Amino acid sequence: MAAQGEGAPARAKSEQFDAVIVGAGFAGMYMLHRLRGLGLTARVFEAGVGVGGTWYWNRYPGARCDVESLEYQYGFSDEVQRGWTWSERYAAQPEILRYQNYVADKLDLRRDMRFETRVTSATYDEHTGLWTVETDKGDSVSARFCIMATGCLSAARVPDFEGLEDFQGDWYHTGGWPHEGVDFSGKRVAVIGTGSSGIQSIPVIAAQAAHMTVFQRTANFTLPAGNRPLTQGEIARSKETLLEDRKHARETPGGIICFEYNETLAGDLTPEARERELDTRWNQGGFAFLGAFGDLMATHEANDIAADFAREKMRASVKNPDVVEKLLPFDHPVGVKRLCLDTDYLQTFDQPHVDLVDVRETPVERISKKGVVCGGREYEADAIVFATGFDAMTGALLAIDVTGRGGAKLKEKWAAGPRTYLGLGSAGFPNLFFITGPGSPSVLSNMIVSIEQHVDWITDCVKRLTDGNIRSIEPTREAEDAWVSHVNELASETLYPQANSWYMGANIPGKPRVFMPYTGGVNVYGEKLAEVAAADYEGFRLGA
Ligand code: FAD
Ligand code: N01
Repeated sequence: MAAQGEGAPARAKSEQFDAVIVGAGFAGMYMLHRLRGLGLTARVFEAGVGVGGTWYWNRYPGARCDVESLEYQYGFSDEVQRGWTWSERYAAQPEILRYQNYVADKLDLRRDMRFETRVTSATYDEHTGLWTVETDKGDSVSARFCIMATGCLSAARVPDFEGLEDFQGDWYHTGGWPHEGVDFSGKRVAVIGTGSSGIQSIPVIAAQAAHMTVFQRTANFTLPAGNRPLTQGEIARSKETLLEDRKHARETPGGIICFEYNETLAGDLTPEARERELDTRWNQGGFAFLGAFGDLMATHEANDIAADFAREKMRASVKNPDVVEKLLPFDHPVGVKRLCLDTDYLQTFDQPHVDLVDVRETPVERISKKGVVCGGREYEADAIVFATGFDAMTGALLAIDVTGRGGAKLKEKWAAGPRTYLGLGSAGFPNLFFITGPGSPSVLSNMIVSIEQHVDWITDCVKRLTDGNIRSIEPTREAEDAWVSHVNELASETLYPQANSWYMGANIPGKPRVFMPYTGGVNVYGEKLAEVAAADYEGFRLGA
């Protein structure tokens, strides 16, 4: 395997390409491959030292996927998939990163990538029809197309706790974990945050630490992942059917085929049938649980049945009577914050060296020299782990100073919430594409399926423009307004907006509360994408 960035030619400060791609995660890697297939030139800029995106940055103990490995992989090439064999049902971060590096080697992607380079601005010039992209390394390159593969969960966020700079121990964010790993042996560790990252890392860190204090603001629904080695039979079957499976995945709401959604409404099932359905799906592990009834994500009546079931299962997993009730979520419907999959998370709180501090009523006040202060008490720690999440969906994108027609700033345009047509583009910003942007199924789906769906669509669109000698494409205001309304309306028919989730931007003080992903499903969304393209990009304005 080539070392990251090895063999890269000397940096030219001012170059022109057909396209600039920002980010070298799953999205940026595949986008580069497809543009090369059109015979176009492209430059990828990536802030990290290597490819991988999420899996490059999130190296915390216990990190693994929650969509099964056999589905959480590229599905565009038989040759690529046949050369790789997954070991576990839910691959751990090092294995996923090795896979991404395998793909980068196989497709020889790195020669068009510049690592350790953060894009700072992207500016559209109406006269030349080119984007100028600038980086923190002093590059200024121009390109006809600017493609943001910046990731929905790539802007890690440490809350603005007063006193952090004076903390005498070490601190870490799960989304920017040291490459060399961290040895917590003999240490007192404080963990703030109990979302997916906290729930995955807490059991593993607790196994090493001398003492652990977990600060929980919201108890989350979590179910056993049921991780295990894959069997030879599963691996062999997947190698034969992956490409076909991927086609089917695009025909499902979540881009996942390992379970089916039950369309029957909860009220149309007997209590025994409901219990059976929930039990089977709980034991299956993964997101199958949320597909138990047709109305599980739409009505409180149906959701409450699943939530009660989940709480009972969770309650039965903890013996410690002092913490069990605190670990149960009562303040939001199940599934409206991302469901967590765990390996022995709840059981961790039965260990005598692990304490749970509920910070819902008494928030973390500050970080002191010696630890975490809340409720007027100081909890001493040698290390603090912030599992506090991300400025999701818009954070990485808006950290770039994006300027469109007439000097319009994307950040200003999106001040009250993101405005896109199909999650792919925004009016006033010609030839600018977002991969899995707000307004698309994105984080509500198997992301690799959604990434491929977007990259394929963008590739066809770029081909249409270059073949047809068309200078630019951008959404019309009308199409964008209608799409934003449609996305909001669909979300309002679900229970999703009823939680303080990162889907809503609620985890970032001051961020507008707007439900950002499209809830209509990958399948319905895919049909819309195809219709738009077939009608010569209806809703977009094609510039001569
Ligand atoms: P990313 O992988 O986030 O890559 C974006 C890249 O852009 C980053 O490397 C970043 O450094 C770079 N970048 C951003 N801004 C700039 C800039 N200005 N200049 C230069 N570079 C920049 N999804 C699933 O479907 N299933 C899962 O099991 C799953 N597990 C996850 C586990 C964790 C711990 C996390 C955090 C997320 C998980 N996700 C999962 C979501 C995951 O983010 C996507 O599946 C997928 O990896 C996203 O790929 P991407 O290429 O779109 O973005
Ligand atoms: O982040 P989160 P994450 N004081 O935002 C708490 C994907 N992912 O990194 O819920 C105290 O979910 C916050 O509390 P609250 C997946 O899509 C997947 O865990 O806001 N606490 C919450 O408990 C996931 O959803 C996997 O009340 C504070 C936690 O920090 C997404 O990434 C693994 C606080 C943040 O949880 C993000 O997950 C990891 C404060 N000031 C990630 N601020 C898989 O399993 C925040 N919190 C595949």
